[in-house]
Amino acid sequence: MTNNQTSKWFDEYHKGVRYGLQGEILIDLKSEYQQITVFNSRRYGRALLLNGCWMTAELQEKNYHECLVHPALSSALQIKKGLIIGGGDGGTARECLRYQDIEQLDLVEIDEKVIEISQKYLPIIGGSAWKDPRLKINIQDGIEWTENTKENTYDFIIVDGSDPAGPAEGLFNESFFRNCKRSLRAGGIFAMQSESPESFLTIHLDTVRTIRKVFKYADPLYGWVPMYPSGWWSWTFAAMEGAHYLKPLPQRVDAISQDCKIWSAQWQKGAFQAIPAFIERALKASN
Ligand code: SPD
Repeated sequence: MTNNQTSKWFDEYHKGVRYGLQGEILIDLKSEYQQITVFNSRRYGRALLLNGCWMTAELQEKNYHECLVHPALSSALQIKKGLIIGGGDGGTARECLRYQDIEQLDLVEIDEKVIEISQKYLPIIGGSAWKDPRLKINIQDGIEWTENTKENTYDFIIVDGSDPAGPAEGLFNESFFRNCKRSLRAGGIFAMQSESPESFLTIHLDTVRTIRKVFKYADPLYGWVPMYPSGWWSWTFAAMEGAHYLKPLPQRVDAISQDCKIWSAQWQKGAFQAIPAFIERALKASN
């Protein structure tokens, strides 16, 4: 093990623990909404931080984006029109646009600077999505967007926000989930990053409970994003008619999974089943 003292460390601090990478800062600026930092890490390539919290990195992003997108898009009844709230680095859009059935994908990001910085410093993450004519970028508050969306507009809605502080706070509220439900078409799927069952336990439990209350059917899936607090992460999927996010459609699996790093139908099955016993008990107790 070596420790090159010539490069610096950048740490995310959370509840008395720090989660750090070695490298150097490429850019650090304050937008209208938040502090945006791009860090060139030795281990995971270029990384994006918002308000000092790790969001993504070139060599970690598939661990997150594949797990957020594919359980939803492989199982929704149809996937012609979708909505991403947040996702300004482009990784979620890139994974969605791998599905040829998508005709229109609305990306609603509150902070234009996140998109600008991601396109300039992290172009690999958005990849071809930025030039795809199906992607419609809207610089707007995602909460307002869903308040104003008509009923039955989208086949899927994916919430790719940051932790519930600052501009992302309202993305964890019941009223936001109700607007998402109203905006979904029959057979549609809602997907959201739902924080770590270790370092954000209360938020994780509250998020799953609230989504379940609103949609009736909702389940968390567990995986790993090693750069995030605790490395142990979750995503929650919801539907109105039944838990059909548990059953990916074989044709879509065949078209997508061979080029995935993490996601496959087998991985997904295990990841839904890998609910830790203490979380299962806590969720059952609140039913
Ligand atoms: N604590 C990290 C939570 C990050 C969630 N969003 C990441 C954005 C990647 N597109």
